[in-house]
Amino acid sequence: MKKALITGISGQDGSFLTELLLHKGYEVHGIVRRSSTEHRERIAHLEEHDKFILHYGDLSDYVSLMSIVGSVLPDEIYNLAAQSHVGVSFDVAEYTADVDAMGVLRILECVRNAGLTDSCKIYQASTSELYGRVEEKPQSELTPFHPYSPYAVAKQYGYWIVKEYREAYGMFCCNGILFNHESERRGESFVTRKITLAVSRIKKGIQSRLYLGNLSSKRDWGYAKDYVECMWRMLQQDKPDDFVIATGRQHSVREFCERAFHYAGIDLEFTGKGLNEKGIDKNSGRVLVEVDPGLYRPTDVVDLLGNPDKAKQKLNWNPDRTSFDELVRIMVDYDMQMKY
Ligand code: NAP
Ligand code: F7E
Repeated sequence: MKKALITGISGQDGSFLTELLLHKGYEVHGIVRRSSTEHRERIAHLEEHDKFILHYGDLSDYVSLMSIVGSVLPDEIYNLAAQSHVGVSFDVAEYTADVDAMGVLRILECVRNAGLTDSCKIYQASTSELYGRVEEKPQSELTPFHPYSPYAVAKQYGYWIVKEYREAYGMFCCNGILFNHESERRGESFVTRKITLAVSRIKKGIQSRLYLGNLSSKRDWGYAKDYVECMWRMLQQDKPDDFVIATGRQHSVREFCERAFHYAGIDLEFTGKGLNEKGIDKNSGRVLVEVDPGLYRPTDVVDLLGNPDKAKQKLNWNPDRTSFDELVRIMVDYDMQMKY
């Protein structure tokens, strides 16, 4: 029986990956942080499983990580833990660097110090944010990076230290350069979930308006449940390598909004420009979406579109598994059933 260790197990991706690995017969160990209120909704349904074991630790604390890696002796580590919010990284830049950059180094060193250099495979959650102020379109494994936020700069260190340890010590470690992937479990402050939750609350009459930042920003959005399978497939290859995972399709925040409201039976029309742009319900004439300049980022990444060809060929990745429309529908359906 293989043993996997997942950092960030309580997050969106960690929860889907845990389900996948348990289904495949793995013993799954996860690292969770202590907090004053428990917030493990995404993995609560797994806690009775006899092959699901949680450990307290923190990516900023080498001692806790070393103790966990040294006792679990995992065959595979999925390093998903991160301060993952790009906007927040401008406010907590030092902490973001500690966890998203140094945290990766700590994991790699734990593996070496536990004597697992030749046996333990490592997945590092790299990101399309590395392309930042994009230098070509679409973005592939060969596109130069131009990170454009404290989050992306920290993740850039993580990306390169993984490559360095692969070459220097022959470790099996891979970067998954994942483009945005969303789901009904997405954190509520990311733009897609913020929109689908607002659609549900507006429909139920408990919210009157949705405030957003840059409506023109474009993303290549996929479904998280599909993407975690690629993480696993990367570690089943004969040789370690880095892969872009994306759908190869791009939509703006404005389009996501239109689609989500439409699916809930509201036809939105956007009028005006810049700060004066508004999303208006065509039927009632009510303003439902407005721009809040406070939500603009000091530097914003606005044009992400991935080229998933390498993953299609080598990982048998199907970028059409869940369409953009289906993704929006899954998220709106879920949020419409929420009890507030
Ligand atoms: P998420 O929902 O925000 O989950 C992040 C996880 O990391 C949570 O379990 C969180 O624990 C944990 N964590 C944060 N700081 C930690 C620390 N100091 N020590 C230990 N654990 C810590 O993120 P996600 O969307 O699942 O993304 C997973 C990974 O992929 C992240 O590294 C993210 O940067 C990267 N990524 C995400 C996307 C995407 O579109 N989702 C795309 C590319 C890359 P708490 O529950 O205690 O907060
Ligand atoms: O923003 C714009 C915002 O916060 C997307 C993380 O998982 O994916 C995620 O990072 C875009 C940006 O995701 C609001 O300015 C407009 O241009 O949903 P987001 P992100 O920044 O792309 C990458 C791949 C990761 O690696 C990260 O971990 O939408 N936007 N209005 C807004 N964004 C937010 N959050 N809230 C708004 O009101």
